[in-house]
Amino acid sequence: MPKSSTSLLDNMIGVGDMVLIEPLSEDTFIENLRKRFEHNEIYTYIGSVVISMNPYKSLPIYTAEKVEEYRNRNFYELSPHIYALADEAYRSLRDQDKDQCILITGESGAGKTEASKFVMSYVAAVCGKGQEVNKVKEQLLQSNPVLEGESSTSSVFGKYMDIEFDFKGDPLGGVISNYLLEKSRVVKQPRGERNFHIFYQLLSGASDDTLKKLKLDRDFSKYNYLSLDSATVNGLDDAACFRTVRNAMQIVGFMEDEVQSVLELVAAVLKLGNLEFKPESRCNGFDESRIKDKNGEYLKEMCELLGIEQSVLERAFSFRTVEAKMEKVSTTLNVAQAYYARDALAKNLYSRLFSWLVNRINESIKAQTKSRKKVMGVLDIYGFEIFEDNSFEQFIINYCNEKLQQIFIELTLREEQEEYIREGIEWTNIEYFNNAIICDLIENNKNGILAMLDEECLRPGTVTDETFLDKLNTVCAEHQHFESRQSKNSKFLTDHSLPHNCFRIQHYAGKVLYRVEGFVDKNNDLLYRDLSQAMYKANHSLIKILFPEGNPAKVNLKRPLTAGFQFRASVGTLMKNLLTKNPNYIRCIKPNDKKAAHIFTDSLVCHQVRYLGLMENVRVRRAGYAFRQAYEPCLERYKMLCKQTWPHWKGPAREGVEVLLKNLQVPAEEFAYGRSKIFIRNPRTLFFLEEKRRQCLEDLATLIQKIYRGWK
Ligand code: AD9
Ligand code: MG
Repeated sequence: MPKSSTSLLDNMIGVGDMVLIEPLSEDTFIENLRKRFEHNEIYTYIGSVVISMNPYKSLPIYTAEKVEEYRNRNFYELSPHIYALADEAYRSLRDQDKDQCILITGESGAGKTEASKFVMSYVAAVCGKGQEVNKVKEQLLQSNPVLEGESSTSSVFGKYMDIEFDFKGDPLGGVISNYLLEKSRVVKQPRGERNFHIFYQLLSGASDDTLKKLKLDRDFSKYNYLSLDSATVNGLDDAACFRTVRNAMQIVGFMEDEVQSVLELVAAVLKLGNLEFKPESRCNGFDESRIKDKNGEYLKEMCELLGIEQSVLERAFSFRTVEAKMEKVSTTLNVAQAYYARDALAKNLYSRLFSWLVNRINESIKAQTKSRKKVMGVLDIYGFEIFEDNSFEQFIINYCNEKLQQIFIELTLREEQEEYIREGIEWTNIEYFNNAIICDLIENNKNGILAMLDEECLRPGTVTDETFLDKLNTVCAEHQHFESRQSKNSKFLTDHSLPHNCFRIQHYAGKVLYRVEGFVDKNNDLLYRDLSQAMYKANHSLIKILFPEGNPAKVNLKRPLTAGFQFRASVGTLMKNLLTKNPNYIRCIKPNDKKAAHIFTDSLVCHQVRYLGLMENVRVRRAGYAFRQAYEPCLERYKMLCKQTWPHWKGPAREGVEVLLKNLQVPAEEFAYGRSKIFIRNPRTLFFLEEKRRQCLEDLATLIQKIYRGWK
């Protein structure tokens, strides 16, 4: 007999489903999260959405016994858990042949990657058996440490993995895509944060012999690119992590020489960061950049590692070739330009290496069959970001979140609608905020912000962040003047209080002020051709393929696509992919900024609740029928409230529930009878039933006590 959903409505530990909160407000929402967090109940539902609070301590809730407990159980039967969601998704994939996607969002450190691992390990535990299948599972699970090791806690803005299954539900393989690595981190880290983990792991964990071959020093402080203030992270054993990464690479199928090549590139980035430049006066009055003499050693070692002729690289840091009117002209680089070129090369080396790793892993783990596969996609992506200082990266990630919100609404409503049709219940339209106009403001081909940025980047003449901002202001303000307030441009906020180098957008999750500095540069993502040619000439198997545009035979290649363009295209593909699947949502929240267990900072949680759009979530969910439950467990739970149904109801459960509700005189408009479920419009009705049940149990207990005393 299924357990009923007691845990959803336990007053001591808060309600398990946010749709049941009465009255609903931001305060009561957060109070509920806090109460549950204090009782180690880190999971809470909003209907079928799972909110996950990072406990910052290990909880005994991911054991093999827990897996068994949640296996094959209905979603609302047990206390909220990420396993319930994983189980529901997997069974729907296996039994109903519906492709699934698991969408995990939240800010840095909120627990997204952990959540994706719990989902994957749950699915791995319940699906298929046998030697072949186990090998596939192991490879899929180990692909994570390879990429996580390469990255840092705030690594890639988004990672998406399709896990593929055969018709029986046994895993066949997978495909990973990554979205916009935060590559500026390679050369400069946000305050208090580290560079990508792999640098520290390599220096701490590699053998003396390996380090000698790579000409590296264990001491972090020797390397300019490694921020010192947070070089070691509490509780993180870099050396042990390095062994995990090495081991994972082996399991995923990397050859020894491939691993070596990867490490050589990582080492080269560190050395590159140590190159410094000095000006050398020229007779024409210009300063020309030169590598400082004391850095000769780093340059030499780097060139040896990568098989590059030293003079070629030296030259590429002093001159650049530009093409003017079909003619090649060599111009000198000044010191600032040389530093710019150095950092651009480091970022490109690292991010291209990362993309190569993703492709290489895919080659190993992709399914070997051509027949139709069932697919479960897992998306681990940054949530909405609103900092004091928001730049191109925040703009891009917030755009992606707008798109995800759009499909969230579309799919949630579609799902609701389908369930109503399935259950034979009349569909009533739900009013909701449609954020399509904000998406359009950003992505419209003609005068969307990204298109205008591209136009500006490609325009001949002097292009700066300010000229881009002028263009934005003119175009958006003009449209605003002519169009109604409902137009997308009403989401582009202009007012005179704005700082001169900023623009502001009204996102669905709040207003965000963006500073334009760096937009043009980051969108252009330029690497001087002399450098890509130097890389292409390298006598190193991996470097060569990372810089195909350096091939002199392809010198007339068109301009590389801008970062914004590429991102928009990949978000488009991702959205198309997600729309074909049945969505499952996990919203991760971090309780405090100290990475500490037991601390719950209201303001921080409130911030995330807003930016994840959780209140909107509850509203959409409550707009129709807030709660639904299959007839059997419903009757089982409340049958004691009516003489006709207690202790046994002989007929079909649905009729039992009808008798019960009539008897309790609950107004008819509060319910709808579906084919297999009862739909309850207002959470208050559920509370009414619960309260009745509690009274009934109390009376019963008193009665039993009396009888007991009477017998004594
Ligand atoms: V980032 O965007 O990649 O910077 P994530 O992925 O959101 O970030 P992550 O999953 O890496 O965060 O979690 C951060 C840390 O919180 C982990 O290293 C764990 O120490 C801790 N954590 C997260 N979730 C759990 C959990 N369910 N149980 C215990 C957890 N610890
Ligand atoms: Mg992560």
